[in-house]
Amino acid sequence: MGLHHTKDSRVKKGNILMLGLDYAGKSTLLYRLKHNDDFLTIPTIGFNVDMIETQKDFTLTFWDVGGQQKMRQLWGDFMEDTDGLLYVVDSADNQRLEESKKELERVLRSEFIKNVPVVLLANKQDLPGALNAEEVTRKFNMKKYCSDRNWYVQPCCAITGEGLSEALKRVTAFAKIHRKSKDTSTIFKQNEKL
Ligand SMILES: Nc1nc2c(ncn2[C@@H]2O[C@H](COP(=O)(O)OP(=O)(O)OP(=O)(O)O)[C@@H](O)[C@H]2O)c(=O)[nH]1
Ligand SMILES: [Mg+2]
Repeated sequence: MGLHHTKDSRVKKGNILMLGLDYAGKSTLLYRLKHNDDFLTIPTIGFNVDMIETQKDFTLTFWDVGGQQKMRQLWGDFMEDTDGLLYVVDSADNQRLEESKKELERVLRSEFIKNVPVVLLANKQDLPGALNAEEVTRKFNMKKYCSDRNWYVQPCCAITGEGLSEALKRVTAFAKIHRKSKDTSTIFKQNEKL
């Protein structure tokens, strides 16, 4: 009975943490994902949360946390129980790519984020000078820093919605795998206690 309950819940839901510098486009993305529409955002003070049924019987809760400097110290408070990290980058903001990379490295070092899969969204592909997915992959040294987990770099544009259905599919697949492995270890732990 207990095991069945665990089995059921594991395929039904997961948590996705959206991080990235301020102005990267996280809130615009979340609104577009949820409502398939434009939205005039203001900088997020605190966080937004929304649930999206990404597959039949599978719902992801998206936690969109503000990226301004003073908000970044709160990121750690949202990391527990994360099944996927959606890290959003303004691919055209050359001046802050290094800062964004440093913040990602910091996040990946967190114990809570250990083994959590990463989808890096190379956003704002519509802007001139935007780095493409390959360039962002190289710039962020993804092969090295994410060698211990599933990862993917998806180019997108939150304004038009281009690339977002692919991103959603990818993050759903990753989150399901992560959730499953977590629940399996929970079952082991439960059994060990018996
Ligand atoms: N050209 C272009 N602009 C975008 C795109 N995505 C977002 N923006 C714009 O970028 C600005 C910042 O977007 P937000 O979604 O508020 O950024 P955020 O990451 O939530 O920022 P914080 O809440 O401060 O962390 C807004 O003016 C958006 O309209 C995109 O793909 N292309
Ligand atoms: Mg925001």
